[in-house]
Amino acid sequence: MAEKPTPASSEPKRSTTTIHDQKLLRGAGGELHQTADPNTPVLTTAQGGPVADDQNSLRIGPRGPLVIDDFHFREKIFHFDHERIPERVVHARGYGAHGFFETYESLAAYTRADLFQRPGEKTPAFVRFSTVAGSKGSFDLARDVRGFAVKIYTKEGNWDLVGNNIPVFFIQDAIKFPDMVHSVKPEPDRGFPQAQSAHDNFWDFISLTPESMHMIMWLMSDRAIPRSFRFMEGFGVHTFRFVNAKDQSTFVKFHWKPKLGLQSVAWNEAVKINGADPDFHRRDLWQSIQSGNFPEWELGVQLFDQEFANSFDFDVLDPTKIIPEEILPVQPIGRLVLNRMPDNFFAETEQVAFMTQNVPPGIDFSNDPLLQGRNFSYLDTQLKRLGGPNFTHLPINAPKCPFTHFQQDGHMAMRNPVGRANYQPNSHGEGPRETPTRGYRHFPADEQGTKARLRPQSFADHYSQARQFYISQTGAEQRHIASALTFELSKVEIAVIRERMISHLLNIDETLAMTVAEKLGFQDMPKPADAAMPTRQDLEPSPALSIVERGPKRFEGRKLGILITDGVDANLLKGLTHAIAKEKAVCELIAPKVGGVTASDGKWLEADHMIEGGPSVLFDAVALLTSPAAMDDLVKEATARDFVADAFQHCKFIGYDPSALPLLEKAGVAGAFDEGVLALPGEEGLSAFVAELGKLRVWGREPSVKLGKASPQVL
Ligand code: HDE
Repeated sequence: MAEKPTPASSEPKRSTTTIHDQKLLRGAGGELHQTADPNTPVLTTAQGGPVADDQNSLRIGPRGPLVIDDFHFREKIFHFDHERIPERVVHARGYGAHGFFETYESLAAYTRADLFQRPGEKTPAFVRFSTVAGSKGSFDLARDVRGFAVKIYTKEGNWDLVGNNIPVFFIQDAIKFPDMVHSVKPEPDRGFPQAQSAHDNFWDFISLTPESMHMIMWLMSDRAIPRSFRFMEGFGVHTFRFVNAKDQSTFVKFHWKPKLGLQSVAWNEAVKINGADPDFHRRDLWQSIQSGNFPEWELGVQLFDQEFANSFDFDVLDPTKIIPEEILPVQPIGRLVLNRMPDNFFAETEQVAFMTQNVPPGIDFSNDPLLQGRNFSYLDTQLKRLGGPNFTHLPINAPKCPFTHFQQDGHMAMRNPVGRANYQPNSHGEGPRETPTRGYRHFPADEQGTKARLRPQSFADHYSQARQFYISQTGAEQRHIASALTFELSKVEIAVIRERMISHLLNIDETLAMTVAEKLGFQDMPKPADAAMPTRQDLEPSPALSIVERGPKRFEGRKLGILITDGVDANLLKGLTHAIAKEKAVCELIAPKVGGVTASDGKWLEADHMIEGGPSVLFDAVALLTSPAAMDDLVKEATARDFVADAFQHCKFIGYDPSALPLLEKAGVAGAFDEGVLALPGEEGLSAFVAELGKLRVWGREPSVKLGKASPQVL
């Protein structure tokens, strides 16, 4: 009988759908009809009428024309014709999941928000992760910002924390948003490139917008190519306010910290993942939640007052700035667990409407001009996308606390006020009433000034934190930023745009500017860009900004790809899969044929992928559990050689059975062995390999790896 080592994967096998054998009736034209029986419901029209035949339209004679009496045909096609709604103008490609938020301690001293009053209280939540630039059908591993939008259904109304995985933004004023987005989207005359920032229009806009330089450093870093939604941070970006029962305000910045730590992929790997599995991030979230490995983040806050805010040269209202964690630590205040996939993607993930203005009493806005602009945009955009003002009636958007108001009518009204009074005050004693004590009170900020279109001087430093971000990265991460800038600018056709960018980089880090200019083939260096304020050289590195520095140091939640062949050492495989399961990680088996292989003990092992369908870019590390007999054929397989060569290039750990040495050699890896390529047999070999996996990548290997000449990422 077929046997699969059970600890290898706690994930469901390929299909989770139950197959029902049903009685089939054959029609005169040979078509098959499944008919209702006591176990299956009757198919009806949308009006509830039972349907007799769903495969043949009503017609005159067997070969004659169709007739308009066919209300079932007309209703079915009509509905299909209207299935699509406009995709989001940005963040069109997204993936959502349900879960809960759990409060750690009472925050009553800072906020009267009901969800932060009682330790241990759980509040339902829905999260949608997204890319920004690409359309709904684009690939997951674009170099892009990721949206991290959280809807928490509190007892005092929905709180939407609509954040990103990068804590700063491109622009300082919402009025620039349409320009910024137009520039990154496909160029309007040609309709490409899709889901990419590597083109003239984007870099033209950026090079003319110095305030974007800090964001550009993040976008060119590995933060923009995350390995999984589960391994990303999230940020509220803006400064918000907590307001307590005494109407006292504390400024707050929100952070989501993934329990499994941070991790990204290499650019060369991202490009290949997009081909191998364009749904890589979706599948990852789906698989982990379906298999009971629920991703988790801690919500942290940076709390400060006006006096602390005044201690900085920059403005805390400027969304292109961060407050380094080393200066103001992030305090954990609760956790978010995602434990259920939506029943239906469209009904929930597509129709969910996030709005920054959704805040419960106790959470308020600051005067960040980007945030204030967003507070208009999100309500406005839902009307277009969801087609009317009643999108709050959709279950995914409706509050989970009681709600009563006098709003009525409009397209698709499902919950109109009942009774005679649809206004208040009224003398009928009907309907809801105001509650001055419990209701939302805006923070009574004292505002005055002259009405004008202006930008404060406190927003003028565009380079200091860009430099701080860059110097906070490890050597490998800095190399990646230089490679990303080189790749992106190499796609820019207009030379003056490339020059402008180099002149900005000169204000951030001279070595970075020189490296990129050299790789782009500059003959002469341009002058540094004219800066509104000189770059501060005294800002200390912030290790919290580096992914590698904050690495999880464990393999939990990651995936090992095991390449097996006929004759695979059954004990070795069993030992490895057990050890990986103990790390709370997952294995998948890759074999020359997806049907499987016969192991050394004569048992049949079913595979998860054939080699072409399971390239090593889909895994965090690989093991080669081959046998001498299978090697002759395997070394001839280009896909097997790529499996190894890519894993090596992408600095992954490789464990191998000695029989795999010829494959390593043919893949060009032999002779270049380093501490990340480990022989497996024996208890010790196995545990050493598994212990090393926690480092996730051997970035030290990178400078010695020579990628092909055609590769954009020549190191
Ligand atoms: Fe958005 N943004 N945004 N944005 N944004 C939208 O709303 C907008 C900004 C973010 O999964 C839109 O429902 C303006 C910053 C996320 O459904 C739209 C400005 C941050 C999502 C919109 C910004 C974000 C959106 C498009 C400049 C991080 C996806 C569809 C002032 C803090 C939410 C929609 C989801 C979506 C406007 C800038 C995050 C048009 C005008 C900064 C995660 O309303």
